[in-house]
Amino acid sequence: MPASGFVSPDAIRAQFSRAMSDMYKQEVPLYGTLLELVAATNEAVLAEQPAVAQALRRSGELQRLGAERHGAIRVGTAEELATVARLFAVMGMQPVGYYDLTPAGVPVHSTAFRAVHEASLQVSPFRVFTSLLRLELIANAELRDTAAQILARRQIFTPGALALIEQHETAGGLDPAQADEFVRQALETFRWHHEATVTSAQYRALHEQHRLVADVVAFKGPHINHLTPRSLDIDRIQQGMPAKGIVPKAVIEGPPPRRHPILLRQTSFKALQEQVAFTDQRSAEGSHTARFGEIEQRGAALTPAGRALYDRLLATSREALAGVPSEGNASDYMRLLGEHFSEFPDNLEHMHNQGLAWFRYRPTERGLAAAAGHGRTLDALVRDGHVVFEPIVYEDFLPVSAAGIFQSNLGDDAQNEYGQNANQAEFEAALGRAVIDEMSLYQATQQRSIEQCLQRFGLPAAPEAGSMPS
Ligand code: OOG
Ligand code: NI
Repeated sequence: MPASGFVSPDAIRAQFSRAMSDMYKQEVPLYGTLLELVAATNEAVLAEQPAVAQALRRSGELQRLGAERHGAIRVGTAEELATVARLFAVMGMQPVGYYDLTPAGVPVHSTAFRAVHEASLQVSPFRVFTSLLRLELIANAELRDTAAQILARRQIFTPGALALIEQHETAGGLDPAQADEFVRQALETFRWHHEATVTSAQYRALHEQHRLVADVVAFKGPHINHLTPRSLDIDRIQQGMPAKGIVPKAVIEGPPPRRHPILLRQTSFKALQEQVAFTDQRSAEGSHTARFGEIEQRGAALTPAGRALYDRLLATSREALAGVPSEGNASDYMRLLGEHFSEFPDNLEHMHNQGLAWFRYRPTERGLAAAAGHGRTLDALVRDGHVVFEPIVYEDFLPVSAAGIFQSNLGDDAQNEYGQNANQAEFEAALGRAVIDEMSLYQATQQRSIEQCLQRFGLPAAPEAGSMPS
């Protein structure tokens, strides 16, 4: 605990992430089964591949591996989004990135709340992908008004959570008892309630518009709709799911398998059908499908150049498939991905020298021993093996992958046409602040590692290196 007597936001986030996971395990037992499968697979990979274990230990990711996960929520109004941002700020989570999901026929736009500094990420990388419903994209004016009225009536935060958010904002932090209470109160916002807030007829009308509209509007709050542990071998888990009674989605989203993973690969199990009670029913006679489980495998964060290459290769792979990836063409899709992505270097030296990924630099023992009077530039230190580098892990999301995840649990019939409708300014107005550009965060982390490295050799700090050391 810092001298102020306040609990660090990182510790509150770690505590909240554990509490969310415990709650979700109880709400969706299949998620517990998935966690067991992921833990067993990660252990096997670490035992079989000591180099992987060593790299994770060095970068500090090993200690966070078992606790690492992200979740997702969907809110209905600007006010809900702005307050949820204040709630996440108590836990050191800030909005990073802007994601437009309208090209995929999903009427939302989104950001990811997460820690932004590598030291905080090491304590807890917990992230929440947060989407705001865009009622203005719904053509039916009457339904739009009804939905807006229903949303205006609900309060998704407990009085206790609101009071503690204010306490944090005015006093600058929370003491241990307040932090415990905050986690308890904040959890309530994300809990599942099987009592809907609408009649069965209203639900049907909302659902006909889009299943996502019903999911956001018809319930008391933004229930957590999935949690996602990080796995070290997503292909093995995808294959292992059916034996555990888990039905995976058709394809793994993101890049193909590689020796040196990049960005993010994701797969999920399909949303479960759950019983709900509408306001005109005495018991839970209705049903709703919303909640699911997901797994991810994270790799190197890419620079703008690397990301442009990724986007191009993904787009050409998908064009070559002529259709959306599904059960029927899954093996064709994986083959096409593999073919197209052979253009993306799968070698850390090449990725480094071509400026495709962000890296963390570290002095070697040999380098430090030979340091006296040696080495002028980072380049020279790297060339002589006195400094080595490893990729910085990607902490964010991918819009095309997110769309695939949305679609697999909304049902593939849920294709609507909203066209390209990005509106970051409107999202930020609702949020009450600008989102942080993720590239600036990776660049700052890389730059800090360069400066620490040069300092160890008694060299002056290098000027901003951009995406490539020079
Ligand atoms: C969010 C889907 C996106 C991911 O991991 O890309 C997502 C949602 O379904 O609300 O979680
Ligand atoms: Ni997800």
